[in-house]
Amino acid sequence: MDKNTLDKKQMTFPVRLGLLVAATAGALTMVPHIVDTRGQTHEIRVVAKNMTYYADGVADPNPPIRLVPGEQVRITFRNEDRGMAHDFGIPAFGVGTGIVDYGTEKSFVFKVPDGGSPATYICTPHSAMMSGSILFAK
Ligand SMILES: [Cu+2]
Repeated sequence: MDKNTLDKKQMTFPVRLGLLVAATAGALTMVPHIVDTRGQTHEIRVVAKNMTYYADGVADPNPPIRLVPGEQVRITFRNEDRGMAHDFGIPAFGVGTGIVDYGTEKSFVFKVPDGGSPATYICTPHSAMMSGSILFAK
C-alpha cells in the first residue's frame, strides 16, 4: 500500500459521516408535525395508581392537563397499578400510549392542535373511572 492510497482511505470516513448526518436531517424534516427538534418540548408525567391518574406529582386525582395550542408535548405515562393494564390516550388528537403493563412506562410526542376545543384524556379499558380534561391555555 503506497502513501497515496492510505490518504484516500482517511478521507472517506468524514465524507460518509457527512452524508449520514444530511440523510438524518432530511428524514426529520419530513415529519415536522410529529417531531419538531427546533422547539422546546413540554414534558408531562402521568402515573396510574389505584385506577386513578396523577399528573406531574399533583395530589389531585385525574387532574386537568393544560396545554398551549401549537406547542410540542411529550407525555410519559407510567403504570404503578399492580395487576392492572392501563393506557393513556387523547382520542380527539388521535394520540396515546397503547397498553402499558404494570411497572413500565411509555412516551409519545405530539403537537397540540391550533384552535382546539377542550378534549378528554382517558384510559381506554377504564374510561368511566380514569379520565380527565385537556384544557387550553390562552
Ligand atoms: Cu385503565
